[in-house]
Amino acid sequence: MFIEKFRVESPNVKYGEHEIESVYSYETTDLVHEVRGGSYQWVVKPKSVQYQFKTDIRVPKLGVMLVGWGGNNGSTLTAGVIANREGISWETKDKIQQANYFGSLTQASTIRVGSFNGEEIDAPFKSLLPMVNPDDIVFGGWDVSNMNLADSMARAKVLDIDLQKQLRPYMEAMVPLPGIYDPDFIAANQGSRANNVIKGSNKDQVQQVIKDIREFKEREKVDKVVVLWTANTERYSDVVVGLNDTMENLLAALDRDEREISPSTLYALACVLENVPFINGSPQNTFVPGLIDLAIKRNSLIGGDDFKSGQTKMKSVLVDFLVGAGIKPSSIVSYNHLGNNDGMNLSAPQTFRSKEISKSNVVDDMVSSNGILFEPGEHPDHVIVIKYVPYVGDSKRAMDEYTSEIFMGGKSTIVLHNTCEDSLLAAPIILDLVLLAELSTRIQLKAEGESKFHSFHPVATILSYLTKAPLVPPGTPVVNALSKQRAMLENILRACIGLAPENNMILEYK
Ligand code: NAI
Ligand code: DG6
Repeated sequence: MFIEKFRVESPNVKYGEHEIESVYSYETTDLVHEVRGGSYQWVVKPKSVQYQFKTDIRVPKLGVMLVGWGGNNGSTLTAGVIANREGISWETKDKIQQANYFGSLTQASTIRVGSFNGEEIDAPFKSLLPMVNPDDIVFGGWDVSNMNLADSMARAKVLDIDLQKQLRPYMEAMVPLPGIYDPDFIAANQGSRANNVIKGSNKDQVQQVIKDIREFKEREKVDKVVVLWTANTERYSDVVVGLNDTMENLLAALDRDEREISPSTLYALACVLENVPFINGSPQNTFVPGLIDLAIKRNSLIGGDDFKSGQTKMKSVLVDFLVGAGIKPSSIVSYNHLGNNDGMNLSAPQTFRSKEISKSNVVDDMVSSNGILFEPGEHPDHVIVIKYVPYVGDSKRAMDEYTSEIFMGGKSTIVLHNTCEDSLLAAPIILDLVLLAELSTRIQLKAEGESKFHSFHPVATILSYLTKAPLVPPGTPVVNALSKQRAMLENILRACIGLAPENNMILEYK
Protein backbone atom coordinates (compact mmCIF):
# COMPACT_ATOMS: atom_id res chain seq x y z
CA MET A 1 0.00 0.00 0.00
CA PHE A 2 1.20 3.50 -0.82
CA ILE A 3 0.92 6.40 1.63
CA GLU A 4 1.84 10.04 0.87
CA LYS A 5 3.51 10.92 4.17
CA PHE A 6 4.14 9.81 7.75
CA ARG A 7 5.46 11.06 11.06
CA VAL A 8 7.77 9.22 13.46
CA GLU A 9 6.78 9.02 17.13
CA SER A 10 9.70 7.91 19.25
CA PRO A 11 11.76 9.04 22.25
CA ASN A 12 14.62 9.24 19.71
CA VAL A 13 13.12 11.98 17.60
CA LYS A 14 11.92 15.49 18.30
CA TYR A 15 10.12 17.63 15.74
CA GLY A 16 10.77 21.32 16.49
CA GLU A 17 9.60 24.44 14.69
CA HIS A 18 12.79 24.73 12.64
CA GLU A 19 14.56 21.42 13.25
CA ILE A 20 14.17 17.69 13.52
CA GLU A 21 16.52 16.23 16.14
CA SER A 22 17.21 12.53 16.32
CA VAL A 23 19.33 10.09 18.26
CA TYR A 24 20.60 7.10 16.37
CA SER A 25 22.58 4.02 17.37
CA TYR A 26 25.03 3.14 14.63
CA GLU A 27 25.68 -0.60 14.83
CA THR A 28 29.07 -1.29 13.32
CA THR A 29 32.20 -3.37 13.83
CA ASP A 30 35.84 -2.93 14.78
CA LEU A 31 38.24 -5.28 13.07
CA VAL A 32 41.36 -6.41 14.86
CA HIS A 33 44.24 -8.41 13.39
CA GLU A 34 45.64 -10.45 16.30
CA VAL A 35 48.31 -13.07 16.80
CA ARG A 36 46.83 -16.01 18.72
CA GLY A 37 48.58 -19.30 19.32
CA GLY A 38 51.29 -18.33 16.86
CA SER A 39 48.94 -17.58 13.93
CA TYR A 40 47.18 -14.42 12.76
CA GLN A 41 43.42 -14.14 13.16
CA TRP A 42 40.88 -11.51 12.26
CA VAL A 43 38.65 -10.66 15.20
CA VAL A 44 35.40 -8.81 14.63
CA LYS A 45 34.08 -6.77 17.52
CA PRO A 46 30.55 -5.42 17.18
CA LYS A 47 30.14 -1.91 18.56
CA SER A 48 27.41 0.63 18.86
CA VAL A 49 28.11 4.34 18.42
CA GLN A 50 25.48 6.86 19.33
CA TYR A 51 24.94 9.70 16.87
CA GLN A 52 22.79 12.79 17.11
CA PHE A 53 21.38 14.39 13.96
CA LYS A 54 19.88 17.84 13.57
CA THR A 55 18.11 18.74 10.31
CA ASP A 56 17.01 22.25 9.51
CA ILE A 57 13.53 21.80 8.05
CA ARG A 58 13.23 25.31 6.59
CA VAL A 59 13.27 24.64 2.86
CA PRO A 60 15.06 27.45 1.02
CA LYS A 61 14.19 29.02 -2.31
CA LEU A 62 16.83 27.34 -4.45
CA GLY A 63 18.70 28.70 -7.44
CA VAL A 64 20.53 26.22 -9.67
CA MET A 65 23.25 27.51 -11.97
CA LEU A 66 24.30 25.06 -14.66
CA VAL A 67 27.64 25.28 -16.40
CA GLY A 68 26.73 24.29 -19.97
CA TRP A 69 23.13 25.47 -19.47
CA GLY A 70 22.44 25.57 -23.22
CA GLY A 71 23.56 21.98 -23.82
CA ASN A 72 21.25 19.01 -24.30
CA ASN A 73 21.11 18.18 -20.59
CA GLY A 74 20.74 21.80 -19.48
CA SER A 75 17.96 22.67 -21.90
CA THR A 76 16.12 19.36 -21.34
CA LEU A 77 16.18 19.75 -17.57
CA THR A 78 15.03 23.37 -17.69
CA ALA A 79 12.24 22.46 -20.11
CA GLY A 80 11.18 19.48 -17.98
CA VAL A 81 10.93 21.50 -14.79
CA ILE A 82 8.93 24.28 -16.48
CA ALA A 83 6.58 21.67 -17.98
CA ASN A 84 6.02 20.13 -14.53
CA ARG A 85 5.60 23.52 -12.86
CA GLU A 86 3.08 24.70 -15.44
CA GLY A 87 1.25 21.36 -15.56
CA ILE A 88 1.80 21.12 -19.31
CA SER A 89 0.51 18.15 -21.28
CA TRP A 90 1.12 17.47 -24.96
CA GLU A 91 -0.05 15.27 -27.77
CA THR A 92 2.14 12.38 -28.90
CA LYS A 93 1.27 9.76 -31.52
CA ASP A 94 0.22 7.45 -28.68
CA LYS A 95 -1.62 9.61 -26.13
CA ILE A 96 -1.89 12.87 -24.25
CA GLN A 97 1.32 12.90 -22.19
CA GLN A 98 1.56 14.68 -18.83
CA ALA A 99 4.81 16.18 -17.54
CA ASN A 100 6.45 13.97 -14.89
CA TYR A 101 9.67 13.41 -12.97
CA PHE A 102 10.17 9.73 -13.86
CA GLY A 103 13.80 8.70 -13.42
CA SER A 104 14.31 10.89 -10.36
CA LEU A 105 15.13 9.00 -7.18
CA THR A 106 13.82 11.79 -4.96
CA GLN A 107 10.65 12.54 -6.96
CA ALA A 108 9.56 9.20 -8.38
CA SER A 109 10.85 6.44 -6.09
CA THR A 110 9.56 5.14 -2.79
CA ILE A 111 10.87 3.79 0.50
CA ARG A 112 9.43 1.04 2.69
CA VAL A 113 7.95 2.42 5.91
CA GLY A 114 6.88 -0.89 7.48
CA SER A 115 4.10 -3.39 7.29
CA PHE A 116 0.48 -3.11 8.39
CA ASN A 117 -2.08 -5.94 8.50
CA GLY A 118 0.24 -8.13 6.48
CA GLU A 119 0.77 -5.52 3.77
CA GLU A 120 3.93 -3.59 2.95
CA ILE A 121 3.57 0.19 3.35
CA ASP A 122 5.60 2.45 1.08
CA ALA A 123 5.91 6.23 0.93
CA PRO A 124 7.65 8.66 -1.45
CA PHE A 125 11.41 8.95 -1.02
CA LYS A 126 10.92 12.71 -0.71
CA SER A 127 8.67 12.21 2.33
CA LEU A 128 11.72 11.24 4.44
CA LEU A 129 12.81 14.84 5.01
CA PRO A 130 11.62 18.24 3.74
CA MET A 131 13.26 18.85 0.37
CA VAL A 132 13.05 21.61 -2.21
CA ASN A 133 10.18 21.05 -4.64
CA PRO A 134 11.85 20.95 -8.08
CA ASP A 135 8.98 23.01 -9.54
CA ASP A 136 10.23 25.91 -7.39
CA ILE A 137 13.85 25.88 -8.61
CA VAL A 138 15.05 28.99 -10.43
CA PHE A 139 17.51 28.08 -13.20
CA GLY A 140 20.40 30.11 -14.54
CA GLY A 141 23.95 29.49 -15.62
CA TRP A 142 26.70 29.83 -18.15
CA ASP A 143 27.41 28.56 -21.65
CA VAL A 144 30.14 29.38 -24.13
CA SER A 145 27.34 29.47 -26.75
CA ASN A 146 24.97 32.42 -26.45
CA MET A 147 21.95 30.56 -27.83
CA ASN A 148 18.76 31.11 -25.79
CA LEU A 149 17.24 28.10 -24.06
CA ALA A 150 14.27 27.79 -26.43
CA ASP A 151 16.60 27.51 -29.43
CA SER A 152 18.91 25.19 -27.45
CA MET A 153 15.95 22.91 -26.76
CA ALA A 154 15.18 22.87 -30.50
CA ARG A 155 18.84 22.18 -31.35
CA ALA A 156 18.88 19.27 -28.87
CA LYS A 157 15.95 17.55 -30.67
CA VAL A 158 15.05 15.63 -27.51
CA LEU A 159 11.51 16.69 -26.58
CA ASP A 160 8.32 16.22 -28.63
CA ILE A 161 7.59 19.13 -30.94
CA ASP A 162 4.14 19.86 -29.47
CA LEU A 163 5.77 20.23 -26.05
CA GLN A 164 8.55 22.41 -27.45
CA LYS A 165 5.99 24.79 -28.97
CA GLN A 166 4.29 25.23 -25.60
CA LEU A 167 7.59 25.74 -23.76
CA ARG A 168 9.14 28.21 -26.20
CA PRO A 169 7.54 31.35 -24.66
CA TYR A 170 8.94 30.45 -21.21
CA MET A 171 12.45 29.78 -22.49
CA GLU A 172 13.15 32.42 -25.15
CA ALA A 173 14.25 35.03 -22.65
CA MET A 174 16.62 32.62 -20.87
CA VAL A 175 20.10 33.36 -22.18
CA PRO A 176 23.24 31.82 -20.64
CA LEU A 177 25.92 34.05 -19.15
CA PRO A 178 29.31 34.02 -20.93
CA GLY A 179 31.41 31.02 -19.87
CA ILE A 180 35.09 30.27 -19.27
CA TYR A 181 36.43 28.82 -22.51
CA ASP A 182 39.79 27.14 -23.07
CA PRO A 183 39.97 25.21 -26.35
CA ASP A 184 42.94 23.24 -25.05
CA PHE A 185 40.66 21.28 -22.68
CA ILE A 186 37.82 20.19 -24.99
CA ALA A 187 37.67 18.83 -28.55
CA ALA A 188 38.69 21.17 -31.38
CA ASN A 189 35.31 20.44 -33.01
CA GLN A 190 33.62 22.61 -30.33
CA GLY A 191 35.33 25.83 -31.47
CA SER A 192 32.48 27.06 -33.68
CA ARG A 193 30.12 27.05 -30.69
CA ALA A 194 32.17 29.36 -28.50
CA ASN A 195 30.77 32.86 -29.10
CA ASN A 196 30.01 33.77 -25.48
CA VAL A 197 33.18 33.77 -23.41
CA ILE A 198 34.58 35.51 -20.34
CA LYS A 199 37.76 37.36 -21.24
CA GLY A 200 40.82 37.98 -19.05
CA SER A 201 43.19 36.00 -16.87
CA ASN A 202 42.20 32.87 -14.91
CA LYS A 203 41.82 35.05 -11.85
CA ASP A 204 39.58 37.56 -13.66
CA GLN A 205 37.44 34.65 -14.85
CA VAL A 206 37.07 33.22 -11.34
CA GLN A 207 36.12 36.66 -10.07
CA GLN A 208 33.54 37.04 -12.85
CA VAL A 209 31.94 33.71 -11.91
CA ILE A 210 31.74 34.80 -8.27
CA LYS A 211 30.11 38.07 -9.39
CA ASP A 212 27.66 36.12 -11.59
CA ILE A 213 26.61 33.94 -8.66
CA ARG A 214 26.10 36.93 -6.38
CA GLU A 215 24.09 38.84 -8.99
CA PHE A 216 21.95 35.79 -9.80
CA LYS A 217 21.18 35.30 -6.11
CA GLU A 218 20.24 38.93 -5.72
CA ARG A 219 18.21 39.20 -8.92
CA GLU A 220 16.25 35.97 -8.44
CA LYS A 221 15.85 36.46 -4.69
CA VAL A 222 16.97 32.91 -3.94
CA ASP A 223 18.24 31.86 -0.51
CA LYS A 224 20.80 29.34 -1.74
CA VAL A 225 22.60 28.48 -4.96
CA VAL A 226 23.98 25.13 -6.15
CA VAL A 227 26.28 25.06 -9.20
CA LEU A 228 26.53 21.95 -11.37
CA TRP A 229 28.86 21.26 -14.32
CA THR A 230 26.99 19.74 -17.26
CA ALA A 231 29.29 21.27 -19.86
CA ASN A 232 31.50 19.37 -22.28
CA THR A 233 33.77 16.65 -21.01
CA GLU A 234 37.29 18.05 -20.69
CA ARG A 235 40.58 16.21 -20.99
CA TYR A 236 42.31 15.39 -17.70
CA SER A 237 44.52 18.19 -16.43
CA ASP A 238 48.05 17.24 -15.39
CA VAL A 239 48.47 16.91 -11.65
CA VAL A 240 51.84 18.49 -10.94
CA VAL A 241 53.63 19.14 -7.69
CA GLY A 242 53.82 22.91 -7.18
CA LEU A 243 50.89 23.56 -9.53
CA ASN A 244 47.70 21.99 -8.21
CA ASP A 245 48.74 19.47 -5.56
CA THR A 246 47.87 21.65 -2.55
CA MET A 247 45.50 24.50 -1.83
CA GLU A 248 48.40 26.97 -1.54
CA ASN A 249 49.96 25.83 -4.81
CA LEU A 250 46.66 25.96 -6.68
CA LEU A 251 45.90 29.49 -5.47
CA ALA A 252 49.45 30.58 -6.33
CA ALA A 253 49.07 28.99 -9.80
CA LEU A 254 45.87 30.98 -10.23
CA ASP A 255 47.80 34.18 -9.42
CA ARG A 256 50.48 33.21 -12.00
CA ASP A 257 47.75 32.55 -14.62
CA GLU A 258 49.01 29.01 -15.23
CA ARG A 259 47.53 27.43 -18.37
CA GLU A 260 47.07 23.94 -16.88
CA ILE A 261 44.08 24.95 -14.72
CA SER A 262 40.99 23.70 -16.55
CA PRO A 263 37.81 25.78 -16.92
CA SER A 264 35.90 23.29 -14.73
CA THR A 265 38.48 23.72 -11.96
CA LEU A 266 38.13 27.52 -12.28
CA TYR A 267 34.34 27.35 -11.82
CA ALA A 268 34.81 24.95 -8.89
CA LEU A 269 37.38 27.31 -7.34
CA ALA A 270 34.95 30.21 -7.62
CA CYS A 271 32.22 28.16 -5.92
CA VAL A 272 34.44 26.92 -3.10
CA LEU A 273 35.72 30.46 -2.47
CA GLU A 274 32.08 31.63 -2.39
CA ASN A 275 30.97 28.65 -0.28
CA VAL A 276 28.50 27.47 -2.89
CA PRO A 277 28.09 23.69 -3.47
CA PHE A 278 29.69 22.57 -6.75
CA ILE A 279 28.90 19.24 -8.46
CA ASN A 280 30.78 17.84 -11.43
CA GLY A 281 28.59 15.83 -13.83
CA SER A 282 31.41 15.02 -16.26
CA PRO A 283 34.33 12.62 -15.94
CA GLN A 284 37.38 14.91 -15.97
CA ASN A 285 39.55 15.51 -12.89
CA THR A 286 38.08 18.91 -12.03
CA PHE A 287 38.79 18.13 -8.38
CA VAL A 288 42.58 18.18 -8.47
CA PRO A 289 44.14 17.57 -5.03
CA GLY A 290 44.60 21.31 -4.38
CA LEU A 291 40.92 21.94 -5.01
CA ILE A 292 39.85 19.12 -2.68
CA ASP A 293 42.23 20.52 -0.07
CA LEU A 294 40.66 23.99 -0.44
CA ALA A 295 37.10 22.60 -0.24
CA ILE A 296 37.95 20.70 2.94
CA LYS A 297 39.61 23.73 4.55
CA ARG A 298 36.65 25.97 3.64
CA ASN A 299 34.08 23.26 4.42
CA SER A 300 32.43 23.86 1.06
CA LEU A 301 30.50 20.99 -0.54
CA ILE A 302 31.93 19.37 -3.67
CA GLY A 303 30.53 16.26 -5.36
CA GLY A 304 31.01 14.20 -8.50
CA ASP A 305 32.09 12.80 -10.86
CA ASP A 306 30.15 11.98 -14.06
CA PHE A 307 26.41 11.28 -14.00
CA LYS A 308 25.63 7.58 -13.67
CA SER A 309 22.76 7.43 -16.11
CA GLY A 310 22.28 4.28 -18.21
CA GLN A 311 24.88 1.72 -19.18
CA THR A 312 26.96 2.25 -16.04
CA LYS A 313 23.91 2.15 -13.79
CA MET A 314 23.02 -1.26 -15.25
CA LYS A 315 26.63 -2.38 -14.87
CA SER A 316 26.69 -1.45 -11.20
CA VAL A 317 23.57 -3.60 -10.73
CA LEU A 318 24.48 -6.52 -12.95
CA VAL A 319 28.08 -7.02 -11.83
CA ASP A 320 26.99 -6.69 -8.21
CA PHE A 321 24.41 -9.42 -8.88
CA LEU A 322 26.90 -11.69 -10.68
CA VAL A 323 29.66 -11.40 -8.09
CA GLY A 324 27.09 -11.59 -5.27
CA ALA A 325 25.71 -14.80 -6.80
CA GLY A 326 29.17 -16.37 -6.91
CA ILE A 327 29.46 -16.01 -10.69
CA LYS A 328 32.73 -14.69 -12.14
CA PRO A 329 32.38 -11.97 -14.81
CA SER A 330 35.57 -12.34 -16.86
CA SER A 331 34.89 -10.13 -19.86
CA ILE A 332 32.79 -6.96 -19.98
CA VAL A 333 32.58 -5.14 -23.31
CA SER A 334 30.57 -1.92 -23.36
CA TYR A 335 29.85 -0.13 -26.59
CA ASN A 336 28.01 3.16 -27.21
CA HIS A 337 27.16 5.15 -30.24
CA LEU A 338 25.42 8.49 -30.14
CA GLY A 339 25.09 11.56 -32.34
CA ASN A 340 24.65 14.54 -30.04
CA ASN A 341 27.21 17.26 -29.29
CA ASP A 342 28.51 15.24 -26.33
CA GLY A 343 29.26 12.39 -28.75
CA MET A 344 31.03 14.79 -31.12
CA ASN A 345 33.17 16.17 -28.27
CA LEU A 346 34.00 12.64 -27.11
CA SER A 347 35.25 11.72 -30.60
CA ALA A 348 38.56 13.42 -29.70
CA PRO A 349 41.02 10.98 -28.03
CA GLN A 350 41.80 13.19 -24.99
CA THR A 351 38.16 13.76 -23.98
CA PHE A 352 37.26 10.13 -24.76
CA ARG A 353 40.07 9.08 -22.40
CA SER A 354 38.40 10.95 -19.49
CA LYS A 355 35.14 9.08 -20.16
CA GLU A 356 36.97 5.78 -20.61
CA ILE A 357 38.58 6.10 -17.18
CA SER A 358 35.32 6.97 -15.47
CA LYS A 359 33.41 4.12 -17.15
CA SER A 360 36.19 1.57 -16.51
CA ASN A 361 36.59 1.78 -12.74
CA VAL A 362 32.99 1.06 -11.82
CA VAL A 363 33.32 -2.65 -11.07
CA ASP A 364 36.51 -2.50 -8.98
CA ASP A 365 34.85 -2.64 -5.55
CA MET A 366 32.62 -5.57 -6.55
CA VAL A 367 35.54 -7.54 -8.02
CA SER A 368 37.81 -6.95 -5.03
CA SER A 369 35.01 -7.99 -2.63
CA ASN A 370 35.13 -11.62 -3.75
CA GLY A 371 38.45 -13.37 -3.16
CA ILE A 372 36.88 -16.72 -4.01
CA LEU A 373 36.31 -15.69 -7.62
CA PHE A 374 39.23 -13.30 -8.18
CA GLU A 375 42.90 -13.57 -7.24
CA PRO A 376 44.38 -10.44 -5.62
CA GLY A 377 44.92 -7.89 -8.41
CA GLU A 378 42.91 -9.90 -10.96
CA HIS A 379 40.32 -7.99 -13.04
CA PRO A 380 37.86 -8.90 -15.75
CA ASP A 381 38.78 -7.73 -19.27
CA HIS A 382 36.81 -4.49 -19.39
CA VAL A 383 36.63 -2.58 -22.67
CA ILE A 384 34.84 0.71 -23.36
CA VAL A 385 34.06 1.88 -26.90
CA ILE A 386 32.24 5.13 -27.81
CA LYS A 387 31.52 6.12 -31.42
CA TYR A 388 30.00 9.31 -32.84
CA VAL A 389 27.16 8.64 -35.28
CA PRO A 390 25.43 11.98 -36.04
CA TYR A 391 22.22 10.48 -37.47
CA VAL A 392 21.03 8.99 -34.15
CA GLY A 393 21.28 12.35 -32.35
CA ASP A 394 20.61 12.21 -28.62
CA SER A 395 19.20 8.71 -28.90
CA LYS A 396 22.13 6.77 -27.56
CA ARG A 397 22.64 3.08 -28.29
CA ALA A 398 24.31 1.10 -25.54
CA MET A 399 25.36 -2.51 -26.15
CA ASP A 400 26.99 -4.65 -23.51
CA GLU A 401 28.32 -8.17 -23.46
CA TYR A 402 29.07 -9.83 -20.11
CA THR A 403 30.80 -13.21 -20.26
CA SER A 404 31.07 -15.05 -16.96
CA GLU A 405 32.54 -18.27 -15.67
CA ILE A 406 29.94 -20.51 -14.05
CA PHE A 407 29.77 -23.99 -12.45
CA MET A 408 32.32 -26.57 -13.58
CA GLY A 409 33.99 -24.54 -16.32
CA GLY A 410 30.80 -23.42 -18.03
CA LYS A 411 30.44 -19.97 -19.61
CA SER A 412 27.44 -17.67 -19.55
CA THR A 413 27.10 -14.68 -21.87
CA ILE A 414 24.54 -11.95 -21.27
CA VAL A 415 23.93 -9.31 -23.95
CA LEU A 416 22.07 -6.05 -23.33
CA HIS A 417 20.92 -3.47 -25.86
CA ASN A 418 19.44 -0.16 -24.77
CA THR A 419 18.18 2.68 -26.98
CA CYS A 420 17.31 5.85 -25.14
CA GLU A 421 17.58 9.65 -25.27
CA ASP A 422 20.66 10.40 -23.21
CA SER A 423 19.40 13.74 -21.90
CA LEU A 424 16.15 12.21 -20.62
CA LEU A 425 18.27 9.92 -18.46
CA ALA A 426 20.59 12.68 -17.26
CA ALA A 427 18.03 15.42 -16.47
CA PRO A 428 16.36 13.71 -13.45
CA ILE A 429 19.80 12.75 -12.12
CA ILE A 430 20.87 16.39 -12.21
CA LEU A 431 17.73 17.24 -10.30
CA ASP A 432 18.47 14.65 -7.62
CA LEU A 433 22.07 15.83 -7.33
CA VAL A 434 21.11 19.43 -6.64
CA LEU A 435 18.19 18.57 -4.33
CA LEU A 436 20.26 16.13 -2.25
CA ALA A 437 23.28 18.44 -2.17
CA GLU A 438 21.04 21.22 -0.86
CA LEU A 439 19.41 18.93 1.70
CA SER A 440 22.74 17.64 2.95
CA THR A 441 23.86 21.20 3.75
CA ARG A 442 20.93 21.39 6.23
CA ILE A 443 21.99 18.27 8.16
CA GLN A 444 24.33 18.40 11.14
CA LEU A 445 25.59 15.41 13.11
CA LYS A 446 27.63 14.56 16.17
CA ALA A 447 29.03 11.20 17.27
CA GLU A 448 29.29 10.35 20.98
CA GLY A 449 32.45 11.90 22.34
CA GLU A 450 32.29 14.84 19.92
CA SER A 451 31.61 18.16 21.56
CA LYS A 452 30.01 20.01 18.65
CA PHE A 453 27.64 19.31 15.76
CA HIS A 454 29.25 19.48 12.33
CA SER A 455 28.10 19.13 8.74
CA PHE A 456 28.89 16.08 6.60
CA HIS A 457 32.39 15.92 5.17
CA PRO A 458 32.54 18.51 2.35
CA VAL A 459 33.34 15.76 -0.17
CA ALA A 460 29.74 14.63 -0.57
CA THR A 461 29.80 10.81 -0.73
CA ILE A 462 26.06 10.90 -0.02
CA LEU A 463 25.66 11.66 -3.76
CA SER A 464 27.46 8.48 -4.90
CA TYR A 465 24.31 6.76 -6.22
CA LEU A 466 24.12 9.40 -8.93
CA THR A 467 27.71 9.36 -10.17
CA LYS A 468 29.88 6.94 -12.14
CA ALA A 469 33.10 7.70 -10.30
CA PRO A 470 32.08 8.80 -6.81
CA LEU A 471 34.41 11.41 -5.37
CA VAL A 472 35.37 10.40 -1.82
CA PRO A 473 37.54 12.03 0.84
CA PRO A 474 41.16 10.85 0.79
CA GLY A 475 41.43 7.42 2.45
CA THR A 476 37.74 6.52 2.09
CA PRO A 477 36.53 3.36 0.28
CA VAL A 478 34.73 3.91 -3.04
CA VAL A 479 31.39 2.10 -3.32
CA ASN A 480 30.01 1.61 -6.83
CA ALA A 481 27.39 -1.11 -6.30
CA LEU A 482 24.07 0.66 -6.91
CA SER A 483 22.05 -1.08 -4.18
CA LYS A 484 24.67 -0.24 -1.54
CA GLN A 485 24.78 3.38 -2.69
CA ARG A 486 21.00 3.68 -2.48
CA ALA A 487 20.89 1.99 0.92
CA MET A 488 23.57 4.37 2.23
CA LEU A 489 21.59 7.41 1.15
CA GLU A 490 18.21 6.14 2.32
CA ASN A 491 19.52 4.90 5.66
CA ILE A 492 21.25 8.19 6.44
CA LEU A 493 18.01 10.07 5.79
CA ARG A 494 16.15 7.52 7.94
CA ALA A 495 18.64 8.11 10.75
CA CYS A 496 17.79 11.82 10.60
CA ILE A 497 14.23 10.94 11.65
CA GLY A 498 15.25 8.29 14.17
CA LEU A 499 14.41 5.27 12.01
CA ALA A 500 16.56 2.15 11.90
CA PRO A 501 18.21 1.25 8.59
CA GLU A 502 16.06 -0.84 6.27
CA ASN A 503 17.40 -4.34 7.03
CA ASN A 504 14.89 -6.40 5.01
CA MET A 505 14.80 -9.07 7.76
CA ILE A 506 10.98 -9.00 8.15
CA LEU A 507 11.38 -11.00 11.37
CA GLU A 508 7.77 -10.25 12.34
CA TYR A 509 6.72 -12.92 9.85
CA LYS A 510 9.42 -15.49 10.49
P1 NAI B 1 26.21 19.16 -24.73
O1 NAI B 1 27.44 19.17 -25.57
O2 NAI B 1 24.90 19.16 -25.40
O3 NAI B 1 26.23 20.39 -23.73
C1 NAI B 1 27.38 20.92 -23.17
C2 NAI B 1 27.28 22.43 -23.19
O4 NAI B 1 28.40 22.95 -22.51
C3 NAI B 1 27.32 23.02 -24.58
O5 NAI B 1 26.18 23.85 -24.78
C4 NAI B 1 28.61 23.82 -24.62
O6 NAI B 1 28.49 24.98 -25.41
C5 NAI B 1 28.81 24.13 -23.17
N1 NAI B 1 30.19 24.38 -22.71
C6 NAI B 1 31.33 23.74 -23.05
N2 NAI B 1 32.37 24.20 -22.33
C7 NAI B 1 31.88 25.14 -21.50
C8 NAI B 1 32.45 25.93 -20.48
N3 NAI B 1 33.74 25.86 -20.21
N4 NAI B 1 31.66 26.80 -19.83
C9 NAI B 1 30.33 26.87 -20.10
N5 NAI B 1 29.73 26.13 -21.05
C10 NAI B 1 30.49 25.26 -21.73
O7 NAI B 1 26.37 17.90 -23.78
P2 NAI B 1 25.27 17.17 -22.88
O8 NAI B 1 24.70 16.05 -23.67
O9 NAI B 1 24.36 18.18 -22.32
O10 NAI B 1 26.20 16.53 -21.75
C11 NAI B 1 26.86 17.39 -20.86
C12 NAI B 1 27.91 16.64 -20.06
O11 NAI B 1 27.30 15.67 -19.27
C13 NAI B 1 28.96 15.94 -20.91
O12 NAI B 1 30.23 16.14 -20.36
C14 NAI B 1 28.57 14.50 -20.78
O13 NAI B 1 29.66 13.64 -20.94
C15 NAI B 1 28.05 14.48 -19.36
N6 NAI B 1 27.22 13.32 -19.12
C16 NAI B 1 26.04 13.14 -19.79
C17 NAI B 1 25.24 12.04 -19.54
C18 NAI B 1 23.95 11.80 -20.20
O14 NAI B 1 23.33 10.78 -19.96
N7 NAI B 1 23.44 12.71 -20.99
C19 NAI B 1 25.66 11.05 -18.54
C20 NAI B 1 26.96 11.30 -17.95
C21 NAI B 1 27.66 12.42 -18.21
C1 DG6 C 1 28.73 8.27 -24.51
O1 DG6 C 1 29.14 7.29 -23.67
C2 DG6 C 1 28.22 9.52 -23.91
C3 DG6 C 1 28.36 9.67 -22.47
O2 DG6 C 1 28.30 11.01 -22.06
C4 DG6 C 1 27.32 8.86 -21.79
O3 DG6 C 1 26.06 9.13 -22.30
C5 DG6 C 1 27.30 9.03 -20.35
O4 DG6 C 1 28.58 8.96 -19.85
C6 DG6 C 1 26.35 8.03 -19.79
O5 DG6 C 1 27.00 6.89 -19.49
P1 DG6 C 1 26.32 5.70 -18.77
O6 DG6 C 1 27.35 4.66 -18.79
O7 DG6 C 1 25.96 6.14 -17.39
O8 DG6 C 1 25.12 5.37 -19.60
